[in-house]
Amino acid sequence: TQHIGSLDNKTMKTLTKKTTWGAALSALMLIGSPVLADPEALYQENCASCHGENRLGGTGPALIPETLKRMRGPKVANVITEGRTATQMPAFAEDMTADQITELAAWLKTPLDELPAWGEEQINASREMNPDYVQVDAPVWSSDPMNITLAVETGDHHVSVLDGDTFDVLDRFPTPFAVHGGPKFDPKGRFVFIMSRDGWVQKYDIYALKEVGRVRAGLNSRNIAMSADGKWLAVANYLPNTLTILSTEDLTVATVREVKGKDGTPSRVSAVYQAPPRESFVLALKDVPEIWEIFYGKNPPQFGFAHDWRTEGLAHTDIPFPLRKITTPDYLDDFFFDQTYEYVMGASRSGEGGQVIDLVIGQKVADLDLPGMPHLGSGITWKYGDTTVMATPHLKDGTISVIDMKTWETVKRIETMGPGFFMRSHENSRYVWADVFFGPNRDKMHVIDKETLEIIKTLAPVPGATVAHVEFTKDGKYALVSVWEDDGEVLVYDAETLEIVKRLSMRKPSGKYNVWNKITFSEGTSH
Ligand code: DHE
Repeated sequence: TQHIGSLDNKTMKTLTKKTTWGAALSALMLIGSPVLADPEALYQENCASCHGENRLGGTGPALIPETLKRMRGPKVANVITEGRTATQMPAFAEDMTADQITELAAWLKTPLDELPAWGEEQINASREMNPDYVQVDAPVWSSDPMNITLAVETGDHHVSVLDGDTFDVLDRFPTPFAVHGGPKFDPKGRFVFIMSRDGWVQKYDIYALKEVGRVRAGLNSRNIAMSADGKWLAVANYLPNTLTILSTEDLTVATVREVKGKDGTPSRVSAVYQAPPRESFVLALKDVPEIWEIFYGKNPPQFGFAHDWRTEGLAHTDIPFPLRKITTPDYLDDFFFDQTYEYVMGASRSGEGGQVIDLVIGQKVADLDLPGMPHLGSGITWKYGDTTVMATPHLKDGTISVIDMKTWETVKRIETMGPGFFMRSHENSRYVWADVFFGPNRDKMHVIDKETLEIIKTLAPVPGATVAHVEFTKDGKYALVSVWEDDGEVLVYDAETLEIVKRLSMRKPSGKYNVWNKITFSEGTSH
């Protein structure tokens, strides 16, 4: 069984179980055998608290045929039985019989009577602007605005706003439920947008220390991306199969794009990122092997747009958000850009290798030797001799792959004490930090030398407690590490001596995000 954070399988399930009529019913069903399974009751008892009472998703994804498309044959039953690597999905083999699991899996593949519509009208209607919000001309605090760091506290769904010099907490505000992925700052670093898995997007003014408003851009969402000009926020959705583009100004809908492959197959969006030099959003489709590029700039390239967006009678510059679709040899569940944003390195979660797609010519140009389910989304790059390397942890084994971004060859496989999730560095630091998120060594954090590619130290600040995710201060002098526990901490390390200089109490802190590192696209941070 895989462990997430400090929660083992049993604790996770004890915490997530709900005392509903379904609980009583399925408890009765587990006494004695054979018993008839009531999949709906099993669902309410075991799954609803994460996946939603209506199967439309919560902290976990929606469980309906539309989102289970790539799970053919007994795959759904296997995941229920064994859990899923690198997610919060525990194993239920001890809680349900094999027959019950089979019936539950089959029931999850039955369509809902009705899928709620979630288009422009519903999204705009969900918008809640904060009546107490008043614009301010300057920050209401005196810290360095470029060194503000946000810490997401998933324990009680809050974000702490930290002064990156003193580490004082300037504000601690509530977020929507289950924030996932990196919050995105506007190019000046004043506003931040935060997304939760249930599709809510929150806008917060760091200068005023006030929420501006929030809107539900999807029912079950993946991540968000900010346009380089700061005008648009793209929201990648699993449910419905759409990409929502919001105006960052007032959170109204600019467009909702239905996501369908070239052959008309609807698809979830794996993730969306911005490609600043190309003035585009780049997204990968989860259920169709395609990459999409949506241009928001004034002068989009004049080639390769998908026919369905070639609006009659309009010059290409008049088409709002023109779209280009690129067919790829394999699915891209996870992907990463080089610093020029010309190349996309991608991998499917089921495949054994990766691919490099050149966005300029819209073709695969290289294969990547990447076994063990690489987590490309948390890859980082740094200068290495006369080249640049990219390093990515593997979710299935204790390995970090280091890849030369000129030749796309693997330079080294660094052996770690277990599968990791996140990596971080900074231009001013000679080290890379890599956690060991899964397994018995989840209380360890490796520090790797960027030149020798050797682990030079393994930290274990709180034995038994998960430590994960690192963010640097603006100057790279300090590294902030999460003790990923409900009564957790953010530990401030001197990034050179590797000694703890400060401890900040936090409720299950996950990601930390420094304004400067994010808005300058520091090579040591994920984008
Ligand atoms: Fe994440 C980032 C996908 C599970 C915490 N995660 C991302 C991104 C993607 C992604 C595509 C980049 C988005 C961005 O920042 O714009 N995550 C996935 C998965 O497919 C996966 C494996 C399964 C799933 O449940 O969706 C997954 N992720 C998790 C977790 O279980 C984590 C540990 C806990 C949680 O809060 O859900 C988790 N993911 C994070 C964090 C980031 C993230 C903290 C941002 C890292 C950063 O530094 O930018």
